[in-house]
Amino acid sequence: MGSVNFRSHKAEAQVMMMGLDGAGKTTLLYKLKGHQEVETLPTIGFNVEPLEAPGHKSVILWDVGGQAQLRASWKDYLEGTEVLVYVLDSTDEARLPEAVGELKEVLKDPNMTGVPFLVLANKQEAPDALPLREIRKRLGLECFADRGWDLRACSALTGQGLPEAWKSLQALLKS
Ligand code: G3D
Repeated sequence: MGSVNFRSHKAEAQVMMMGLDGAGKTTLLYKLKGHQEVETLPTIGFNVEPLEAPGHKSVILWDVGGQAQLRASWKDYLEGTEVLVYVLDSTDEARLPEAVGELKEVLKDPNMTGVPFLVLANKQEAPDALPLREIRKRLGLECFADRGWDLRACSALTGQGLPEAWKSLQALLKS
């Protein structure tokens, strides 16, 4: 697949959402849309949804599939990205190193130079979720001091932390 053309959506901010499969991206999208129906394009492996809130910049959120075979095409979606939202499953300690490795690969892409990013530690309501301070330690993202970034705890299931995550996203869009 060639790179994806963003030009038709210029009025809104282009926000790319990535993360391993099962991290909770689709659930998050549903929650942010207030349970409206989300259009899925399974053949090409992504969802695209406009998100609006009064007084805030409108966002086009690209939810790109995280299965191993789809990750190879992540780089095709990066051109024109204004903020990256990276979703982590806080209960999946075993795959945390893989998730962090994939994030760092994406951030190294030439299209991502200086692009701010927001890491969402999802599933925080689960009893076995790693605490945020532990996730922060394991991310080791201090090397990305060249751009704005933030780490927030949330639960796509309960909605906990999502208003704060949205505010952080808006702040990163202005940075
Ligand atoms: P993906 O789009 O990143 O692949 P999904 O992930 O949104 O399909 O979510 C994968 C599984 O995680 C789903 O469970 C979903 O209900 C669950 N999930 C998503 N967000 C949360 C959360 O905040 N807390 C908890 N506890 N679970 C969450 P199933 O059972 O359908 O596979």
